[in-house]
Amino acid sequence: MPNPTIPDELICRLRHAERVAVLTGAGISAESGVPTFRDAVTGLWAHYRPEDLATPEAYARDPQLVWNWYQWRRGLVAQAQPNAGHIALAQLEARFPAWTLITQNVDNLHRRAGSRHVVALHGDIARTLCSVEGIEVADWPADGPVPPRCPHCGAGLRPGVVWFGEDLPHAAIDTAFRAAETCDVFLCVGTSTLVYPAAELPFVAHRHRACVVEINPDETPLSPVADYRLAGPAGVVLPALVEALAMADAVTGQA
Ligand code: BV8
Repeated sequence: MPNPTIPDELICRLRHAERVAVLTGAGISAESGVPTFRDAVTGLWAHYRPEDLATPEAYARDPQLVWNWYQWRRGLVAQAQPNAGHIALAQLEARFPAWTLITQNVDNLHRRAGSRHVVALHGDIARTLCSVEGIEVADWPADGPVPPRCPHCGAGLRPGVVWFGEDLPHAAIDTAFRAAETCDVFLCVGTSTLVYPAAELPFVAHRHRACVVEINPDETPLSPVADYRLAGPAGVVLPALVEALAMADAVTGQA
């Protein structure tokens, strides 16, 4: 695929930006083999809506089903490697005095790509918690009950993610909204912008006169208000952005 052209005026905006905020969704991990949320219900899970599995009600109704769905997704995430999109964002972090990378993803691939300042809004699929006390549990007998039991209170264990109907970690959502309200440029990468409150963030940035850039092969509810739409896969567009910035630096002799 030829390198997508990055508009010169966008490169200019980025080269003069001090504060950049980024929101990522499942699309940035698609090229790492992690199914997007819409695609996370294939095969065994084909006849479920993701929203029907990722809720406290679903867990109460059928904890084994929900636990096994997460074990399956954990297996995919464990095999995945950060892709060129994750790596490009880690490279861009060093360039801006203020950089906030906000993710809806629970796969930890941004940190594995070397990003340091990551705000994970929806938790981490690799963590395991007691479904009652919320304490973190590191291991459990492999041949025990499914889901495994909390060694402290005997309740079922659950993945360390935020389910629909559950509140997001307050510190994380506060940091995210503050970054959206104060950024010069907001990059919205690989998200359908359908799940709230995360989906609100690019619109907050837009209302605060930031330059909003959408990177997604498909249109989303954000597309009509985005200042720039780079319609391509994140693993191609983001490295092209890094390269275009480096070229501009070289041309102006500013390394
Ligand atoms: C809450 C963790 C307080 C678990 C997740 C306001 C209006 C309407 C509804 C609500 C509202 N406020 C609250 C709600 C309810 C609900 C909600 O938003 N419902 C939706 C469905 C309408 N929100 C909540 O419940 C939140 N909690 O608000 O608490 C409260 C409580 C009760 C009532 C009121 C308030 C909690 C939300 C978090 C849920 N947990 N994940 C797990 O992973 O199992 S959400 C999960 O789904 C993901 O984390 C992500 O956020 C979302 C999926 O979206 P995307 O990541 O964007 O992925 P998707 O597959 O949709 O799209 C992929 C995109 O990538 C596509 O556009 C595609 O074109 C693109 N793409 C594909 N390939 C590529 C690509 N792009 C670039 N490159 C590629 N290669």
